[in-house]
Order: sequence, then structure tokens, then C-alpha cells
Amino acid sequence: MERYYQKDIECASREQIRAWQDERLVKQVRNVWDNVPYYRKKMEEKGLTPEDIKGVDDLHKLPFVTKADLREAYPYGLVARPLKDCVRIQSTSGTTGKRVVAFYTQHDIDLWEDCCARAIVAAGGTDEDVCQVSYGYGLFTGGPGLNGGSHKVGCLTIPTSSGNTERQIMFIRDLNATILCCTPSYAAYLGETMKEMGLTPDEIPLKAGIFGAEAWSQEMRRDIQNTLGIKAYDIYGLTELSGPGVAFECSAQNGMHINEDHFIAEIIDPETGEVLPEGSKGELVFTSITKEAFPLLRYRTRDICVLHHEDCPCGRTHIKMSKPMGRSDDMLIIKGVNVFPSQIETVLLEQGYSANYQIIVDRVNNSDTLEVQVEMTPEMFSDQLSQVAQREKQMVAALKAMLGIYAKVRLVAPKSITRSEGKAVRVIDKRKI
Ligand code: DLL
Repeated sequence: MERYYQKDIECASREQIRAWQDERLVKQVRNVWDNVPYYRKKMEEKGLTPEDIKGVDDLHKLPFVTKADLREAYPYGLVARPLKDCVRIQSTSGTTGKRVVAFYTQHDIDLWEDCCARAIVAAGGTDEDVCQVSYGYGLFTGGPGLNGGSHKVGCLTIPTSSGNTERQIMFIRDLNATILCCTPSYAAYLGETMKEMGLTPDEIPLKAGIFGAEAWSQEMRRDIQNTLGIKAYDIYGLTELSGPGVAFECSAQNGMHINEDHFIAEIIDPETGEVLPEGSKGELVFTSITKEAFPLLRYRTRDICVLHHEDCPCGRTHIKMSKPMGRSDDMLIIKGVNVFPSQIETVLLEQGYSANYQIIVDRVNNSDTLEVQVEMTPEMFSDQLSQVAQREKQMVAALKAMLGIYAKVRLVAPKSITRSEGKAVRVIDKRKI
């Protein structure tokens, strides 16, 4: 039976959702105009006043906000409430430039945790569940967000944070954890380790996983589901908008419902900024209409995906986003060809390899090179050298078919690629160094 955390909202009519969005957008625009000089200036530069925004139909008139704006306004320039009303910050794990720092009032935290609670319930969670939160805690939003959501649902919450794999497995088994929240790459690693320990899926008490914070393919979902004996659900979010729970998957496991009572989503052409019709692939842009401390209007996520409205068997009416297919800024341009790491992952998993791989891009004699290192399974590792060479050849052909360019393939020993406890580092682009 389908359960909801906030049925009236999650299954509201489209007219009702639109009415909420119209009203909240107008209020939010007035709020940033009155309280954030940085926004007022951006609006003035476009010749806009709050009166020009009467509802969602006028959204396209507003200027975009980008990561560059966040850097320029760092740290307090986009805060819309007095600091005495703010109770928390969270920050991105970004390694380049200044980190993004997002601010929350208690109201913001409550709404964020509601969104995470919706995700847990959509994955089948109830107050009878034991939910192990193995996302990092601290500045990263994964741990705190799902921890709060798990409390709201009433699950017995195990705040393990990431790392210490042995202890993770001990708690899963000893406390009979039924829901696991972590990055998909860490879930795959936990699964791999439990398999090596001789545990079969029946001996693992988990029934569901809520995995996000990085791209993962359908093939990776299949592998994780099989090794852990669970249903694996996707969850999406970003620090700038609160954290996990901006969108989440339901029992249909086919796209993530965006929490449209809090966020308005648009898809734009990343080159021109033009809004694209529903069903088009493009860059996801969000407007947060309920955030108090750190409201963002038309924030460009850089994530490339597709939005679609359709009747969902789960009964939820909120629009769905596809799994992000890549980021407009993660997209590699190799010899002039656009390559998304997710395409490479799909090929590897289709060919029976694990998701332990690394993509190395370099420039030799003014020409780009692409190398994919992928771990062999233990069975392949015992093969003869000629068989390994044969496998490499097959993979080169499969990658060529998918990408249209030559990629050198190097099959490496099992366990030789460093495992990640948080977001995996898949791409090493030496051209930038
Ligand atoms: O990763 C928030 C989060 C935590 C989401 C836990 C889900 C679970 P940031 O560190 O700010 O926040 O990174 C945000 O991560 O723009 C996407 O590129 C990527 N991302 C997040 N969720 C997914 C997902 C958190 N389900 C950036 N699939 C986003 C693909 C994702 N990419």
C-alpha cells in the first residue's frame, strides 16, 4: 500500500499546486527585493520591480542566479533574514573556489526535514523502521537532512555518518537496519564487502536504500539491489536549495517527484538561457519559494535532465525529473566530442564490470586522450592474459559505439581503485592541471 508523509500536499491537484506556486513566488520576490540588496540590484538591472512578477507565468522575466553570484555575495550577501533568526549553516563539498555557504532558519530546517521525510516514506519507511544514515554529517547536507527526515518519520535512526565500513555492517546486522541512506558508490562498496564476507541478500536485513548526491546509472541500481536484496531509490538535492529532498523517487522507481510546493523547476537551454518546453533535455533551474534565510530565484544547477508530468501509479501529482544525465560543467569535451561520465558507466556495467572505474583525460601532443581504467571481477582476474586483452578490445569497441571516439581501456586488478565513502571521484582531467 502506498503511504505518504503529507498526502494533502504530495497528491494535491495541479490547480492547487499552481495556486501555491503563484502566491509563494510573488511573496518571495517581494521578500528578496525588500531584504537582499544584491537581488534588488540584479532585478533593477533588468528593469524589473516586484509588481512585474504576478505568478509563475512571469518567472522567465527574472534574472538567473549562478554559482558565480554565490561566490560574489559570499558569505552573507544573499541572506534574507537577520542573522539572529538563522540557526544553521551547511556548506558544499566543492573543491574549487570558495565553498557555497547556505543559511537556514528553524522554519527552513523544518521544511527541509519534511522533504526528506517524504522521501523516506515514499521508499516504504514507517516508524517501525530502523534507518541507518551513512551520508557524511557536518557541513555536508546528506547526513543532517536524512537524519532529520528519519526522526520525523519516527524511524529508529542510526547516525553512523560515512566511513568505518566494518562498523556500518555491524550495526546493519546487529540492529536490523531496514533502510540505508548513503551515496550509491558507498552502497555498492558496502554490498561488495558484505558479499565478500559471505553474506547473501537474505541475510542482510535491509529492505530499501535512499541513494543520491551523485550520478548513478540504472545498471548500478540493478547491481546494488541484487547484492543487498533491497529496492534502491534515488534522491536529489543541492546545498544551495536546502540539501537532499528537493526531489525523490517513489515506488515507481522511474524519475523523482520534485517537491513543487517548495521549489519551482524549469529546464533551460544551457547555452542561450531560453526556457525549453516540457520533455526537453536541458539544464535544471530552481526557484525556492518557501525558504526564509537563503531564498534563490532561478538558480542554475548545471544538472542536465528532463522534466515530465505524467500520472504516476503512486498517486503523487508533483512533476518528475529524470536522473541527472550529467552536469553542464562536468561534461567532458574530448577531441571536440561531448562525453558524460554516466555514458561510460552505462557501458561498463552493461559489459559486466563493477562501478569501480576511473576516467583519465589528458592532452598529449596537443591532442586529447581518454583512458578508462576499470576493475576486473575476481573471476576475470584469473583469466589468461590473452583473454584480458580480448576483453579490453571488446570494451574499446563498446565505448566507441557509445561515445563515437576511441578510449583506451585498462583493466586493473580487483580492489585497486580507491573506494569512496562519500561522493566518488570518477574523473581525473589532467588537462586542467
Ligand atoms: O549532494 C545533497 C544530497 C545529499 C543529495 C544526499 C542527495 C543525497 P551538494 O553537495 O551541494 O548536495 O551537491 C549537489 O550533486 O547539483 C548534482 O549534480 C549532484 N546530485 C545530487 N543528487 C543527485 C542524484 C548534495 N540523485 C549536486 N543524482 C547536484 C545525480 C546528484 N546527481
